[in-house]
Amino acid sequence: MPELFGHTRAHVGRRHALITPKNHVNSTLPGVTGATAVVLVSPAMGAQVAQTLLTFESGGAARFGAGEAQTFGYVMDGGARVEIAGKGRRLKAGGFFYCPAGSDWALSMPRRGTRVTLFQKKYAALPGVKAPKALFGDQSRVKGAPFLGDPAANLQVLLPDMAAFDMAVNLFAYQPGGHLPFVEVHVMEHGLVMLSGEGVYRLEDSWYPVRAGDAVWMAPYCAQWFVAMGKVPARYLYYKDVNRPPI
Ligand code: UGY
Ligand code: MN
Repeated sequence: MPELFGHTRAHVGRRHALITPKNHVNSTLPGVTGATAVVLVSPAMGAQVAQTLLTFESGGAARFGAGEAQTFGYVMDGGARVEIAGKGRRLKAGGFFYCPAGSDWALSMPRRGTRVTLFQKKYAALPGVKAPKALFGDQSRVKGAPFLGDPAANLQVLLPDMAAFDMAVNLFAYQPGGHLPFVEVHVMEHGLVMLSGEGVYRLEDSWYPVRAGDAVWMAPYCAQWFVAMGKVPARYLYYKDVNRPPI
């Protein structure tokens, strides 16, 4: 149903943004066929990261050439084969991959309706540290831990915590009523997609109801806080830049 009288939950500001599934407009992207692509976060809004949602028809495909950008991909539902520089793996929902800058990757044989979230960012090399290699994983094999000791907020860190990586991608799961322990204000930027459940996100001086499918961008130093509401746990996948000196 269209939202009444042009109302929307979306907000795009200078320092944060919320985009809901009802706001989606497809982009045509080179190398993407038989799929829709919605660019939810990008340098066009002031971000240093791009967050893109790909939704595949059966027979769809994506082929991204080697470049300066590294790519993290997370299969939200469905399944597909992913190849990075010629090495492949079939990923199902919860599967993920990391393709380093300078390598090409391709997705093929998707199940109809497969949705993949991509985070892409130019790689910042660290002198004396070798760049990371490609990797594949599955969230079901990543151990979670209570966030700052709170069992109502479980954090899974999907990428290795090593100086070679200048980006982190994590999964947060909150029991209903679970929340971030305090209002965070930090130099790291976030791109985020709600995977399930609902809650309220505080972004700077505004509070937004959010639910599965919503995408959020938080610029560096955007004050942020989240509380899960409803009857089922709320889960989100998010990106953050890490491991690099501020200047
Ligand atoms: O890793 C983080 O900064 C995380 N606690 N932020 C967030 O969930 N908004
Ligand atoms: Mn944060």
